[in-house]
Amino acid sequence: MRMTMRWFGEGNDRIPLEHIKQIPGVEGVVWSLHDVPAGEEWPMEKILEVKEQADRHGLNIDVVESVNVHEDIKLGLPSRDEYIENYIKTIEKLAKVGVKVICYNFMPVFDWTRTDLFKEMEDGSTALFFENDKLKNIDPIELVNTISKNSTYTMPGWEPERLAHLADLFEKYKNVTEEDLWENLQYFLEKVIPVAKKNDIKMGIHPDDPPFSVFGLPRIITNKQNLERFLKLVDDPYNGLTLCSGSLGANLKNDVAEMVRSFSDRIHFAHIRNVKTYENGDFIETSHRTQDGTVDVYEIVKAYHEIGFTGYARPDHGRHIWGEECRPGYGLYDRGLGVMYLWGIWDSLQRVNKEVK
Ligand code: DNO
Ligand code: MN
Repeated sequence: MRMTMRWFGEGNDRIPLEHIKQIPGVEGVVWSLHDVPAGEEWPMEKILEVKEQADRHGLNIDVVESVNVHEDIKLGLPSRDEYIENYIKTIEKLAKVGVKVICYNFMPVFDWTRTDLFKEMEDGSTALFFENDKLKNIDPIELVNTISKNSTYTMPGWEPERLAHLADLFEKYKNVTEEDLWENLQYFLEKVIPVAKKNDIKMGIHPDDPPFSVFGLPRIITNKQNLERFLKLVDDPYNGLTLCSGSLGANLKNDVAEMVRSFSDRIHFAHIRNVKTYENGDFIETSHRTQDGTVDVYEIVKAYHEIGFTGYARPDHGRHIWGEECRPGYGLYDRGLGVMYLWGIWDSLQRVNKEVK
């Protein structure tokens, strides 16, 4: 398991690389060019800038999260070919600087969805929260306005230029079914996977978060059966998964440890975090510790250990603790604790199995 930490870039993340470097066992940053709109080709100078910054701190840039997919590709519009061309050129450039894994998602309109970014917990910390009823009764534009009021950051997937066209986008998705989305995903993969393979970059789709439809939009990367279907769309090792335990864990029926065992050779990137999911569909993001949520993080790490996982991993969202002011879900402190919890489990498994002294 190769540990990494997501970093939003100089000037866009309050956490300096010096601090990331101090977390034991973290060897690389998971990065992106957050100011390049989805669908555009990434400029080489900007890619090289990030590489230089990471190099200076002895961190690798092997994993990119995400190269976002333009909505026209998900919608299957004729203009998709041009955006796919740009995607391909970006893959080729990323290969030149040694990138090994690209994480992306195929969620219409939004990336992750929550109803509260700073929900107060009993211990005084705050965390990302999803309230099912609230979501059912709120208009997406109203939700975006309420939650972005409380955040000084742009969240991935909620960029102002996209949100400005929200009503338009919803209109375009009106008649798009889940089957349409499968077809559009297949079209995209058939063009992109051969290029990724040629460039030795593994593609890892991120599951939908939460793993069910929100605001009536279709969502397909949601459970084991659909992940199986996804892997068959282009049955090639380069077409793989970013297995996110927290996203999938928002459905109590998803057994992520079992998915790790089943999809072992197709998991290129592991997102490991816990959530506490309630029967009514609400969920709150908790510490990584197994006892704190409903995701069996211990069993998941054990499954990765059993399959001899040599891919990349990162702690995913954390709580906001110790008064840290940070990007929602992406503070330093709780994610740092998360890394140490994951190593704690991993290292003790190695000891028990006499793999190390
Ligand atoms: C949530 C996060 C996601 C992820 C994107 C990848 O679990 O990991 O927001 O970054 O969906 O495209
Ligand atoms: Mn994730």
